Amino acid sequence: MSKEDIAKELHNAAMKSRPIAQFGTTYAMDLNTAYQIQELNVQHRLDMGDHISGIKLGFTSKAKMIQMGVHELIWGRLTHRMEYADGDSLSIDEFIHPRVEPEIAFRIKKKIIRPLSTSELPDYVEYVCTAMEVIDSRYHNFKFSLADVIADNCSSSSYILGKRLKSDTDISNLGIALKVNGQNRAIGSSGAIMGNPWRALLEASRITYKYGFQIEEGMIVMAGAATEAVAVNRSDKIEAYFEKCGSLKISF
Ligand code: OOG
Ligand code: MG
Repeated sequence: MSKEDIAKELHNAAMKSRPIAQFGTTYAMDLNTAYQIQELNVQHRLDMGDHISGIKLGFTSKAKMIQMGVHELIWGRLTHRMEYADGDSLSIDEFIHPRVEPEIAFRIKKKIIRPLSTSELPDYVEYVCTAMEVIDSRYHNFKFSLADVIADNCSSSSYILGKRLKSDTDISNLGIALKVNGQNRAIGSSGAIMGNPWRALLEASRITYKYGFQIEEGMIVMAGAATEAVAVNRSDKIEAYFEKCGSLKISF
Protein backbone atom coordinates (compact mmCIF):
# COMPACT_ATOMS: atom_id res chain seq x y z
CA MET A 1 0.00 0.00 0.00
CA SER A 2 1.24 3.49 -0.76
CA LYS A 3 1.13 6.32 1.79
CA GLU A 4 -1.64 7.90 -0.27
CA ASP A 5 -3.69 4.65 -0.15
CA ILE A 6 -3.47 4.57 3.64
CA ALA A 7 -4.32 8.29 3.92
CA LYS A 8 -7.36 7.81 1.66
CA GLU A 9 -8.60 4.80 3.64
CA LEU A 10 -8.32 6.73 6.90
CA HIS A 11 -10.09 9.74 5.45
CA ASN A 12 -12.89 7.60 4.02
CA ALA A 13 -13.32 5.77 7.33
CA ALA A 14 -13.81 9.16 9.02
CA MET A 15 -16.25 10.36 6.37
CA LYS A 16 -18.32 7.15 6.47
CA SER A 17 -18.01 6.72 10.27
CA ARG A 18 -16.84 3.13 9.74
CA PRO A 19 -13.85 1.60 11.54
CA ILE A 20 -10.95 -0.05 9.69
CA ALA A 21 -8.05 -2.38 10.55
CA GLN A 22 -4.74 -0.98 11.78
CA PHE A 23 -1.96 -0.64 9.22
CA GLY A 24 1.05 -0.93 11.53
CA THR A 25 0.64 -4.70 11.81
CA THR A 26 1.07 -5.30 8.05
CA TYR A 27 2.87 -2.22 6.78
CA ALA A 28 6.12 -1.02 8.35
CA MET A 29 5.61 2.63 9.25
CA ASP A 30 8.21 4.71 11.04
CA LEU A 31 7.06 7.92 12.71
CA ASN A 32 8.26 10.13 9.84
CA THR A 33 6.19 8.10 7.40
CA ALA A 34 3.23 8.22 9.79
CA TYR A 35 3.38 12.03 9.91
CA GLN A 36 3.60 12.16 6.10
CA ILE A 37 0.47 9.99 5.91
CA GLN A 38 -1.24 12.30 8.43
CA GLU A 39 -0.51 15.28 6.19
CA LEU A 40 -1.93 13.47 3.13
CA ASN A 41 -4.94 12.39 5.19
CA VAL A 42 -5.70 15.95 6.33
CA GLN A 43 -5.12 17.22 2.77
CA HIS A 44 -8.35 15.43 1.82
CA ARG A 45 -10.18 17.67 4.29
CA LEU A 46 -8.46 20.76 2.92
CA ASP A 47 -9.56 19.69 -0.57
CA MET A 48 -13.14 19.70 0.79
CA GLY A 49 -12.75 23.35 1.86
CA ASP A 50 -11.46 23.03 5.40
CA HIS A 51 -8.54 25.11 6.55
CA ILE A 52 -6.04 24.38 9.30
CA SER A 53 -7.18 26.06 12.51
CA GLY A 54 -4.50 24.74 14.85
CA ILE A 55 -2.85 21.69 16.28
CA LYS A 56 -3.51 19.28 19.12
CA LEU A 57 -1.10 17.37 21.29
CA GLY A 58 -1.74 13.85 22.48
CA PHE A 59 -0.43 11.78 25.39
CA THR A 60 0.70 14.74 27.49
CA SER A 61 -0.72 13.23 30.70
CA LYS A 62 0.00 9.93 32.48
CA ALA A 63 -3.75 9.24 32.58
CA LYS A 64 -3.93 9.22 28.76
CA MET A 65 -0.69 7.28 28.27
CA ILE A 66 -1.84 4.56 30.63
CA GLN A 67 -5.33 4.39 29.12
CA MET A 68 -4.03 3.97 25.56
CA GLY A 69 -0.76 2.10 26.26
CA VAL A 70 1.19 4.71 24.29
CA HIS A 71 3.99 6.70 25.89
CA GLU A 72 5.22 9.31 23.46
CA LEU A 73 3.94 12.81 22.76
CA ILE A 74 2.19 13.13 19.38
CA TRP A 75 0.62 16.02 17.47
CA GLY A 76 -2.19 16.30 14.97
CA ARG A 77 -3.82 18.94 12.78
CA LEU A 78 -7.12 20.66 13.58
CA THR A 79 -9.36 22.15 10.88
CA HIS A 80 -11.99 24.84 11.26
CA ARG A 81 -14.86 22.44 10.58
CA MET A 82 -13.87 20.39 13.62
CA GLU A 83 -14.76 23.32 15.90
CA TYR A 84 -18.07 23.36 17.76
CA ALA A 85 -19.38 25.90 20.25
CA ASP A 86 -20.06 25.49 23.95
CA GLY A 87 -23.67 24.28 24.25
CA ASP A 88 -23.77 22.62 20.83
CA SER A 89 -25.44 19.31 20.14
CA LEU A 90 -23.31 16.94 18.03
CA SER A 91 -24.73 14.19 15.86
CA ILE A 92 -23.55 10.83 17.24
CA ASP A 93 -24.05 9.16 13.85
CA GLU A 94 -21.15 11.18 12.45
CA PHE A 95 -18.77 9.39 14.84
CA ILE A 96 -17.57 5.79 15.13
CA HIS A 97 -17.02 5.51 18.91
CA PRO A 98 -16.52 9.04 20.26
CA ARG A 99 -14.77 9.83 23.52
CA VAL A 100 -14.53 13.20 25.27
CA GLU A 101 -11.57 14.75 27.04
CA PRO A 102 -11.15 17.89 29.16
CA GLU A 103 -8.29 20.05 27.87
CA ILE A 104 -6.67 23.48 28.02
CA ALA A 105 -6.04 25.42 24.81
CA PHE A 106 -3.93 28.40 23.76
CA ARG A 107 -4.76 30.98 21.08
CA ILE A 108 -1.55 32.01 19.36
CA LYS A 109 -0.96 35.67 18.49
CA LYS A 110 2.47 35.46 16.86
CA LYS A 111 3.74 32.88 14.39
CA ILE A 112 5.91 30.21 16.01
CA ILE A 113 8.76 29.31 13.69
CA ARG A 114 11.25 27.73 16.08
CA PRO A 115 11.41 25.94 19.44
CA LEU A 116 10.60 28.50 22.14
CA SER A 117 11.94 28.84 25.66
CA THR A 118 9.64 28.98 28.69
CA SER A 119 10.13 32.71 29.21
CA GLU A 120 9.19 33.48 25.59
CA LEU A 121 5.89 31.60 25.60
CA PRO A 122 3.61 34.39 26.97
CA ASP A 123 4.65 36.69 24.09
CA TYR A 124 3.09 34.22 21.66
CA VAL A 125 -0.24 33.71 23.44
CA GLU A 126 -3.32 35.88 23.00
CA TYR A 127 -5.32 33.93 25.57
CA VAL A 128 -5.63 30.61 27.33
CA CYS A 129 -9.00 28.86 27.45
CA THR A 130 -10.75 25.84 28.83
CA ALA A 131 -11.52 23.27 26.15
CA MET A 132 -12.93 19.88 25.37
CA GLU A 133 -11.89 17.48 22.63
CA VAL A 134 -13.97 14.74 21.02
CA ILE A 135 -11.65 12.04 19.74
CA ASP A 136 -12.77 9.21 17.48
CA SER A 137 -10.23 6.62 16.37
CA ARG A 138 -10.80 5.30 12.88
CA TYR A 139 -9.45 1.91 14.03
CA HIS A 140 -11.53 -0.97 15.39
CA ASN A 141 -11.95 -0.90 19.18
CA PHE A 142 -9.89 2.32 19.53
CA LYS A 143 -6.72 0.12 19.38
CA PHE A 144 -3.57 1.31 17.62
CA SER A 145 0.22 1.56 17.58
CA LEU A 146 1.92 4.95 17.84
CA ALA A 147 2.44 5.13 14.04
CA ASP A 148 -1.17 4.10 13.41
CA VAL A 149 -2.62 6.85 15.61
CA ILE A 150 -0.33 9.50 14.11
CA ALA A 151 -1.41 8.53 10.57
CA ASP A 152 -5.03 8.79 11.79
CA ASN A 153 -4.38 12.44 12.69
CA CYS A 154 -4.21 11.48 16.37
CA SER A 155 -7.90 10.51 16.47
CA SER A 156 -8.84 14.20 15.97
CA SER A 157 -12.51 14.71 15.38
CA SER A 158 -13.99 17.79 17.10
CA TYR A 159 -13.01 20.41 19.61
CA ILE A 160 -14.84 22.99 21.68
CA LEU A 161 -13.33 26.10 23.23
CA GLY A 162 -14.66 27.44 26.53
CA LYS A 163 -14.02 30.38 28.75
CA ARG A 164 -11.14 32.67 27.83
CA LEU A 165 -8.67 33.29 30.64
CA LYS A 166 -6.09 36.03 30.76
CA SER A 167 -2.77 34.60 29.68
CA ASP A 168 -1.32 35.27 33.14
CA THR A 169 -3.98 33.14 34.89
CA ASP A 170 -2.38 30.42 37.00
CA ILE A 171 -3.37 27.22 35.19
CA SER A 172 -0.84 24.96 36.90
CA ASN A 173 -3.35 23.22 39.15
CA LEU A 174 -7.02 23.77 38.27
CA GLY A 175 -9.35 21.02 39.41
CA ILE A 176 -11.19 19.38 36.48
CA ALA A 177 -14.21 17.09 36.42
CA LEU A 178 -15.75 15.44 33.39
CA LYS A 179 -19.42 14.61 33.89
CA VAL A 180 -21.74 12.48 31.80
CA ASN A 181 -25.44 13.03 32.50
CA GLY A 182 -24.54 14.74 35.77
CA GLN A 183 -22.26 11.92 37.05
CA ASN A 184 -18.54 12.44 37.55
CA ARG A 185 -16.71 10.09 35.16
CA ALA A 186 -13.17 11.48 35.32
CA ILE A 187 -11.49 13.80 37.80
CA GLY A 188 -8.09 15.44 37.55
CA SER A 189 -6.10 18.63 37.46
CA SER A 190 -4.68 20.80 34.70
CA GLY A 191 -1.32 20.04 36.34
CA ALA A 192 -1.65 16.47 35.01
CA ILE A 193 -0.78 17.96 31.60
CA MET A 194 3.03 17.77 31.80
CA GLY A 195 3.02 19.41 35.24
CA ASN A 196 1.61 22.59 33.67
CA PRO A 197 -0.17 23.06 30.29
CA TRP A 198 2.39 25.76 29.38
CA ARG A 199 4.93 22.96 29.20
CA ALA A 200 2.77 21.35 26.50
CA LEU A 201 2.93 24.58 24.49
CA LEU A 202 6.72 24.52 24.78
CA GLU A 203 6.72 20.93 23.50
CA ALA A 204 4.35 21.94 20.69
CA SER A 205 6.88 24.50 19.48
CA ARG A 206 9.57 21.80 19.47
CA ILE A 207 7.68 18.97 17.81
CA THR A 208 6.12 21.10 15.06
CA TYR A 209 9.56 22.56 14.30
CA LYS A 210 10.92 19.04 14.04
CA TYR A 211 8.28 18.16 11.43
CA GLY A 212 8.48 21.46 9.54
CA PHE A 213 5.07 22.82 10.55
CA GLN A 214 4.59 26.47 11.57
CA ILE A 215 1.95 27.49 14.12
CA GLU A 216 0.43 30.64 12.62
CA GLU A 217 -1.08 33.68 14.30
CA GLY A 218 -4.70 32.93 15.23
CA MET A 219 -4.19 29.19 15.50
CA ILE A 220 -5.24 27.08 18.49
CA VAL A 221 -2.91 24.71 20.35
CA MET A 222 -4.72 22.05 22.38
CA ALA A 223 -2.50 20.91 25.26
CA GLY A 224 -3.83 17.34 25.53
CA ALA A 225 -6.25 15.66 27.91
CA ALA A 226 -5.83 16.09 31.66
CA THR A 227 -7.75 12.89 32.42
CA GLU A 228 -8.50 9.66 30.61
CA ALA A 229 -11.00 9.98 27.77
CA VAL A 230 -14.62 8.97 28.47
CA ALA A 231 -16.80 7.13 25.94
CA VAL A 232 -20.11 8.74 25.03
CA ASN A 233 -23.42 7.33 23.89
CA ARG A 234 -26.51 8.61 22.14
CA SER A 235 -28.35 11.35 24.09
CA ASP A 236 -25.47 11.85 26.56
CA LYS A 237 -25.02 15.29 28.07
CA ILE A 238 -21.37 16.07 28.66
CA GLU A 239 -19.99 18.70 30.99
CA ALA A 240 -16.34 19.56 31.55
CA TYR A 241 -15.99 21.54 34.77
CA PHE A 242 -12.88 23.63 35.44
CA GLU A 243 -12.25 25.04 38.93
CA LYS A 244 -12.82 28.84 39.00
CA CYS A 245 -13.51 28.83 35.24
CA GLY A 246 -16.97 27.30 34.99
CA SER A 247 -18.19 24.55 32.69
CA LEU A 248 -18.27 23.67 29.03
CA LYS A 249 -21.18 21.61 27.80
CA ILE A 250 -22.09 19.58 24.74
CA SER A 251 -24.65 16.91 24.06
CA PHE A 252 -24.93 14.06 21.56
C1 OOG B 1 -5.13 9.75 20.64
C2 OOG B 1 -5.33 11.20 20.93
C3 OOG B 1 -4.79 11.62 22.27
C4 OOG B 1 -4.91 13.46 24.04
O1 OOG B 1 -5.46 14.49 24.43
O2 OOG B 1 -4.06 12.86 24.71
C5 OOG B 1 -5.32 12.93 22.71
C6 OOG B 1 -6.17 8.87 21.29
O3 OOG B 1 -6.18 8.73 22.52
O4 OOG B 1 -6.95 8.26 20.56
O5 OOG B 1 -6.07 13.60 22.05
MG1 MG C 1 -6.95 15.24 23.16
